[in-house]
Amino acid sequence: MAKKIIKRSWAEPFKIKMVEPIKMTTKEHREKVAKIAGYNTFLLKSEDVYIDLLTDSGTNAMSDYQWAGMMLGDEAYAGSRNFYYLWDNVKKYYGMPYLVPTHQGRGAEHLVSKAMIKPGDYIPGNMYFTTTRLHQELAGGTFVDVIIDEAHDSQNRHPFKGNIDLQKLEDLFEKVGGKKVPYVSMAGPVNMAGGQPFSMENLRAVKKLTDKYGVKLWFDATRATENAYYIKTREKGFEEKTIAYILKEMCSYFDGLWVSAKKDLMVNIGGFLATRNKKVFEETRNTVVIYEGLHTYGGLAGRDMEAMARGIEEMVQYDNIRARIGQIEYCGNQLEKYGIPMVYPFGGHAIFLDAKRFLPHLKQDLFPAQTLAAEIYVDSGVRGMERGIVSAGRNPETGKHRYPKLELVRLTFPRRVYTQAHIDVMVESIAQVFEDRKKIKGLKMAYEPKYLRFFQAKFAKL
Ligand code: PLI
Repeated sequence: MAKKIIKRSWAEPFKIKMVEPIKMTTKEHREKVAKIAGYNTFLLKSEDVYIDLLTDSGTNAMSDYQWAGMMLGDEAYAGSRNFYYLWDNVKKYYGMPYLVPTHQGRGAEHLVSKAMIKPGDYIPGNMYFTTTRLHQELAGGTFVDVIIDEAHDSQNRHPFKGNIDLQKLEDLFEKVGGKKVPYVSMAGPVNMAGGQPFSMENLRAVKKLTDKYGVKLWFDATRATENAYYIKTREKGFEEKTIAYILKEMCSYFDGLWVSAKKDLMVNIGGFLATRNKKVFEETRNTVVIYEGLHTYGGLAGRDMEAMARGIEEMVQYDNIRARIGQIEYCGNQLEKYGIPMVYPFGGHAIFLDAKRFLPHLKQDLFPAQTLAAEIYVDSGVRGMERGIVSAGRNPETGKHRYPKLELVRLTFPRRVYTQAHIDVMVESIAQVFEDRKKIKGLKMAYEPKYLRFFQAKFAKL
């Protein structure tokens, strides 16, 4: 008789020590507050949200090790011991000799953009990210998308949709000249593409090309451990390597990096830039004093830096990252059973619903992803966010909407926060909205702020 093979599941490598109650609301209440919030999930009060999948940024559960560290905060204005511990761990795990702390990721993007970009420069990158591109533009640069075409197609199953298209990059270098490109901006995984990673092979080739043209290479390492996980599980030759080893090898090809510590490092606030470039370090260590705080705290409390330093040690633990990605895969697999259109492969930090396919009767001008995020909230109190035409903003030269190929709703998973039962509840709600999708009408924009409009824009029902 053939031996029966019994499936062995994974589970979270932690247990729950403290709980935070969440409020259940009625559909009637949610209809009312969604209207007041202009159908923008960023404008809802958190107490009106049941399962909050708006973002994985700063919404993570810290460990007892991190909380214990918070009690060791050295709140001196200058030279806090927590800064030096953080610096040691940045050297050890990212391999970068110099550190400038900032209050969060965009603080670091601001300093790097200001230090490196001159008006008229071009900054190629593997798809835009909202705050990253805005800081590049505010410094006088123009962002150029050089990601592979597969990244713009939600159904393409390329394992490394975050890769840079080497031909597109070289064409840009040839067209404008290496001197007009202060650096290539490479993120991994790529948030706006659906959490898609780049491969080590692609990174090595990009490094070769940037060296050939004398261009620097910078890394948005905000979720770098997720990228490392995908390299380990999808790229030949890395199966036996640790996450820490892969992270260090990735970083070794970059001149510098910036990090929103609110993601990988599992803290509620924090960011930094780190570099091996002494000139950029000296410039940003000076400008941080103007915009963030002294160079040994950069807008953070000592206790925040302690939690970040300890978060670095936890983020590279394989079981942690496996459980995180496993939870997202579980969610994707459940949604697939109902035929819900999504971005493939499933991403590292979120499931992305494909709003163009979910609501094919809505033109992009009617904000399908914004509409879908609002509908899901009203159905069950689950909060996701729009990642489509609203997030893409307007072209600064023409003033017209940018029309991204991807029109998505992001359901983002805070680390170590929700259980499988929460996911089941969320999946059933989305399945219900999908069932009723034909009745859904679009939105019109009623208020539009000048910068990063997705955060504060308001909409009205058609
Ligand atoms: O939110 P900040 O300022 O700490 O970080 C900005 C930032 C930079 N790069 C990347 C890839 C991000 O994802 C990012 C922030 N992301 C947010 C807030 C998100 O919800 O995805």
